[in-house]
Amino acid sequence: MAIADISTRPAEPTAAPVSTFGGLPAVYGEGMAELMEWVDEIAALTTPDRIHWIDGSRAENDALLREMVAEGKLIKLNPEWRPGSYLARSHPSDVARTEGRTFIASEKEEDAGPTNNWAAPDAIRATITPLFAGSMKGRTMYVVPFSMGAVGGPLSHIGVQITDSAYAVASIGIMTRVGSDVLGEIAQGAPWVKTVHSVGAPLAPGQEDVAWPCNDEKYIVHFPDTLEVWSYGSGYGGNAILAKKCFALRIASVIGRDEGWLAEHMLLIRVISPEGKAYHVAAAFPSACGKTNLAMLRPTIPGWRVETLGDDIAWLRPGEDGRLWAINPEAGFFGVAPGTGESTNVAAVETLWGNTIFTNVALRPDGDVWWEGLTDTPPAQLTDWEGNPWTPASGRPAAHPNSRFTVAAAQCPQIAPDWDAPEGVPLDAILFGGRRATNVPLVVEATDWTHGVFMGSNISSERTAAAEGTVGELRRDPFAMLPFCGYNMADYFGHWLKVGQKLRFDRAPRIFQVNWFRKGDDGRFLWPGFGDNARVIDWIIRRVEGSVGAVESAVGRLPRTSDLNLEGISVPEADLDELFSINTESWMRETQLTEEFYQTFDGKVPAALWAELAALRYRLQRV
Ligand code: GTP
Ligand code: SPV
Ligand code: MN
Repeated sequence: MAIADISTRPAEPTAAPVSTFGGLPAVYGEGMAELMEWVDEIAALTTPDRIHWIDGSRAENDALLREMVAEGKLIKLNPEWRPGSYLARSHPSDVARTEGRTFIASEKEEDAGPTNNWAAPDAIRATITPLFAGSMKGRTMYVVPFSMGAVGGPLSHIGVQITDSAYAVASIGIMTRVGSDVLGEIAQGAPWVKTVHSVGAPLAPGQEDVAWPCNDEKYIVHFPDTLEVWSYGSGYGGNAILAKKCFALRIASVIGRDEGWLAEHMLLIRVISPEGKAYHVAAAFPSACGKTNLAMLRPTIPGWRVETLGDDIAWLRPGEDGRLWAINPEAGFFGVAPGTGESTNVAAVETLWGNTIFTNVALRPDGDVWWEGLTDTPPAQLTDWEGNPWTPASGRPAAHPNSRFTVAAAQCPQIAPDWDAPEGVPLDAILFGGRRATNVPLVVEATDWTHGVFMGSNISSERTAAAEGTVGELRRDPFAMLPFCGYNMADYFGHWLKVGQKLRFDRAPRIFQVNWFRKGDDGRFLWPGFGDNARVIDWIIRRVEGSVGAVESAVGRLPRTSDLNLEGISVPEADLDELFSINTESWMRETQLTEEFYQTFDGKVPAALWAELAALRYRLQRV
């Protein structure tokens, strides 16, 4: 079918959906035919009333937001406090990623591995196709072409999301680069990933819509062999913005495995030393464990500066120069609201001045928003995230623990001027971390790449509200990728080792493990965290420079506490000791857990990592 057909398709009296198309791409190459065919195919299956090709223009976005306000799907915030900003309230059952409903449908079960829910592709297609049949009835089907990374960039990749959620469209518009220039790339034959999303709430004729349509039945299905994502039933975050976790991590990790690069759950920053020298650091922490905060770090030690490059996802590729180059494929932040305040993350607070979509935060009587941690004292009166009256005496949080903000990266006051440079930045250090009340020191350096990969493979963290499950429960989350790796995690460990071999040994980023969350016996955090994490970064940079020594321990290289810049804060001596104490017995127990974890992979874990485990045990037994 020629593209002209779709824009001029008659509105009446055919049964076929009516298409609207904002900006026609400049080129009508071969690639468009495949896209048009696919859109027709999905429309025939889901039977929407209308098809809207998103062109990414400001006018289109404004119209979409206006329509959502009129339909009661968004609340317009008071422009005096929060211009261009909106509040969405989700259905109370649809508040976070649903890992139990997330599937990797690879041809072979062993390619999904023991950490993923596997489904046989044919079987799961047979299950979900009937769910998608007619699922968009009464709704508009949006076609959203997007680019991860600068359009046409050497590390960038393209996708198209079909969705019946206007909220998802508005979110993708902030989180990615959306628009007709992406169609231009597709027309010229650039490969693209197919993603289909339906909230699973068709409307009968005359049936009134609800504020947050969704379905109790949910499926988030990835087909790594055909580069497709099908998501059904949820409108929230990673379940609905398919460019993010589904594409930029699960599918991209598979593409990266095949092409020799890495798709990682990492923030990306440029750290500028008092001498004016720039370093690039990427850090993988599990969901709601501090990536956005570190991404927007305001160092408390004089002279240091941090520029933000990304807060959630980084794509890493070995360069011809033997260094590891990184881009942030996203264009916005989908950040955790609670805990974001003047004293913790002032840069985020400043980023949120306007043009922000808030989801599941509380509403103030003056038409602004609030969440726990924004200010020390809550306002006297609020409407909570479910729309009920709330006062500080209500005894429940006003904002949902996984309430979020969606905002353009460019709005961050400390965004790096070149944050969307297509070629990315060369990494000097990689950090792995998690929430560990015990055992894991504030910072420890790996002796080499292989030891660093071993560290990454052993990350465990206490669960947060970012996904279903019991908050606080310790779970293994290797490389902070447990819910996001699109293939067998043991193969992924092997891939990390392989990527390391492509780097020049003296130019590979140094690897560290950090833990801002260690607690004393009294349950208080031992480390002040936030802006003071710059003190740890300072040590890391001096290690990269080779200008400071370290103490060998069984688990890696530790700082001499006298080498940490602690000027201006008072961390009691006893707390410092505790922050770096290595308890041999509990580490031996950890090695047992590692062994049990590795064994679940049926012999696929690389021998080099088993050797690291044996070496760790040997070192622990010697002390
Ligand atoms: P996702 O977007 O889910 O991937 O999360 P994230 O890793 O970006 O987490 P984020 O930075 O939003 O932090 C989540 C929570 O951890 C917030 O409530 C923060 O206040 C808290 N947090 C972040 N950094 C620190 C820290 O250094 N110390 C302590 N104690 N809490 C922190
Ligand atoms: C995470 O859970 O790691 C997030 C939020 O960044 S979501 O996009 O919902 O996955
Ligand atoms: Mn995340």
